[in-house]
Amino acid sequence: MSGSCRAFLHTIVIASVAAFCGGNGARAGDKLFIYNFSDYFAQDTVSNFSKRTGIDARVDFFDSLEVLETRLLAGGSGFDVAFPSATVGERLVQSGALKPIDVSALKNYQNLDKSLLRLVAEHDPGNQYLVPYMWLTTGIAYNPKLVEERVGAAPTNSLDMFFKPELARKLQDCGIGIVDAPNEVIPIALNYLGLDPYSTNQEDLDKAKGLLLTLRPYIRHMQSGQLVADMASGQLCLAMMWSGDAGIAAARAEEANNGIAVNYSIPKEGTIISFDTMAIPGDAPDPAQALAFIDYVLEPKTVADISNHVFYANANAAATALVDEAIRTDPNVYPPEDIRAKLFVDKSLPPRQARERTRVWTAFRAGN
Ligand code: N2P
Repeated sequence: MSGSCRAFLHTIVIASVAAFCGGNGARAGDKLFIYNFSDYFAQDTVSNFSKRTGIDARVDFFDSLEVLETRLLAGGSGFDVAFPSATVGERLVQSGALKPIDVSALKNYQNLDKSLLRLVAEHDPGNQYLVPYMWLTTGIAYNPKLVEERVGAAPTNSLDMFFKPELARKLQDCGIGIVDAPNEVIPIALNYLGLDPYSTNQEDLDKAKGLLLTLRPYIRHMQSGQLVADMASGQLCLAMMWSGDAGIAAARAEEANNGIAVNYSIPKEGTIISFDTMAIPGDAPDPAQALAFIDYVLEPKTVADISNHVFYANANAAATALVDEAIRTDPNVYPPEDIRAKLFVDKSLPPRQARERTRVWTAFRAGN
């Protein structure tokens, strides 16, 4: 089976099914090809775009930014629109892997929150390549009942849940998961240790590695996209995961009426806040259609619908009034000022230091 056929099996095909599978990229026919995290659109986001414009669109999913980065750096991905975080976007810009965005073609661009645009401009000077999409924290999702049964009054707002072996050990049988996201989890571990989350000092990284390796034996899996389903079904009782994904898991459990609750807390020690963006790969086959899709997502109604389904705060100031009140006022989605003060932003590291982090992560994944 060719690569694109395999990718096809993991793909939602909107509007029409590509008639053949061939080549190495995602592309198979004349369509708009989108590359996004799973659970990051409302169910009808893409189909509504197709209905309105007549443009067939297909979404391939990734669950790790490292996979997106590798594919876009390699070139020939066949994607027209991709959703990198601002830091991965920064590296893609520096490598010439993205196309500048013609903002004058985006009639909804002025809807974006100016303060978020300024933050993303730290990664993309002049906001030339990355259009802000959503922002989020990486925190603690837990099943209160399963946790209480094992630990009693657990410190569910603390990273001790993961990093104190006496706690993690008690929770391992009900299952602990963690996002496969080195650029989030390593800074979180450094910060927990009272070190600079962006430290590139070898000794500091060794300490973070030591801490992560202590946690490793208790981790059931690190498949970011699987955490939603597993928390919602009670297959896991604790996960270091993305804020909105915890919200989706809670909503799924409620819909299933399976007696499972999923709570989320932003760690009191502080955690990372990240920004995701929309970008056009340098070799996108259809940049005009890509711009049309980005402009559609920038419509307040489109992106508010997405926030209402995926529980992430969007970057669109004009959309806030359309976001459900329960979500708009949820401190886990839009953290209040006192909590925000403890959050640190995701930062890109120079290549050599980034490689050091990769080494720590590879050891953590392998457990040695
Ligand atoms: C959505 C994933 C959120 C992306 N399921 C975190 N960068």
